[in-house]
Amino acid sequence: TRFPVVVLGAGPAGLTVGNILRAAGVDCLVLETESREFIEQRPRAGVIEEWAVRGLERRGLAGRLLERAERHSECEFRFDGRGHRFSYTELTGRHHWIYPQPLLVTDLVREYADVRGGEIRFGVRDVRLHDLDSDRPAVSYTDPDTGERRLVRCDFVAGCDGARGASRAALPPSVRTSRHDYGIGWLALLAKAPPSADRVLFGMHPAGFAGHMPRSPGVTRYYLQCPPGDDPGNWPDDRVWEQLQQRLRAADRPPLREGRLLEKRVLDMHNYVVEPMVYGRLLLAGDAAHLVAPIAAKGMNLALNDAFLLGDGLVAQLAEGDSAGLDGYSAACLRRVWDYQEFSQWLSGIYHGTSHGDPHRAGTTLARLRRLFSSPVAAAAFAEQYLGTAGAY
Ligand code: RFL
Repeated sequence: TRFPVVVLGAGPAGLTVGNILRAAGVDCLVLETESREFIEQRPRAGVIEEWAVRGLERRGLAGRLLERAERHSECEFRFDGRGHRFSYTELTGRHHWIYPQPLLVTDLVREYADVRGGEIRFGVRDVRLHDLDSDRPAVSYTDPDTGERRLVRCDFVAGCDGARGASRAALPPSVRTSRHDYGIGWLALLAKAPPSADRVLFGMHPAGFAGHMPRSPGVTRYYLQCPPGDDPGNWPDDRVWEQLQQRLRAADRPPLREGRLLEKRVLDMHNYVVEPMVYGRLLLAGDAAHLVAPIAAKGMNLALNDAFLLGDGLVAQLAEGDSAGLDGYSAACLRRVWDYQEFSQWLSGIYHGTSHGDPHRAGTTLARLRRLFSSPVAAAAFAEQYLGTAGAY
């Protein structure tokens, strides 16, 4: 068989690319190792930046999101035993959109497969990439129903298969991956509990960072800083809630609303960037090309930015023979990627700077924080990076 494009991975990046191709009448095949039920329920990100919402909307992909997503206009820093609200919408006129990743993936799969008639295979095994440096690359996989190997020839492979996919593994050593380790762990938690505030909360505490992120009326995401490589077994529910209450305590706010913990995972915080994001006929997008620790909630946004540029570039190439978009693809993506990498490191300094037992570092961290509430220029700069700018890259 042959398709102009094979897309690896049905996450936000791969499904967005697939939808853009189908809307332009370009045939493609999406291959996904998990089942449809699994990807429609996998909990992860929840924040979408306004420019990304507009990008989805322009491509006919935001119908249900616009009906159901919550719009946030402020976040809150908790330090010095008090809550400090930061109203970014007042400063910029723009919002953060809260829409859990499984809902976005569900919408994108439905639109791609059920509305636009796109081809997709779930549960494929042993995906391999071939002849990437020729103009007739191919992808092979094991069919889950028959157990047979299948080979699909194509013009381009869109590598959207995430941090542990086959695309990254297929890159030769000449493609550079640079990495940053924060030396910090986060215990990522999902609680069956209503949010304790209608905004994101960041707790900067000597015992470590804690975060509160509303996801839906009954589910809240929390994070607790912990040693990297820590065992979730060290965190029974009562220890989790005791630490959350302590690190997010503010004299002028009510305590957190507790509930059963649905997910407890330790994340070793790190970032990486593959540069360039293209090798021969393989074009990487999303987490396959770059990872950013969930510190600044940027990962899904970068995946969408890549997918818009890649989808549009592939359509221009395959439908009109215009190669400019694909030629400039990697450089165009990497400008936003590096900007968000830098912001995540800067924000990590604020989140984790009070908890190292180093009073000098704690002092400078609190000075940075207070500056956000005393200097309009510092506040505007923070708001711009926190929300991500639309077209400044
Ligand atoms: P995904 O979503 O990982 O999708 C990749 C898909 O590829 C499949 N796959 C393969 N398919 C074919 N062949 C193979 N060999 C394959 N190997 C794997 C996988 O099953 C999967 O379906 O990558 P994509 O599309 O690049 O999207 C990236 C985002 O998922 C990611 O950046 C975000 O989830 C990061 N992230 C957050 N981003 C935000 O913008 N805001 C947030 O608030 C936010 N919170 C988070 C996060 C990530 C987290 N985890 C995973 C550490 C919170 C957490 C806990």
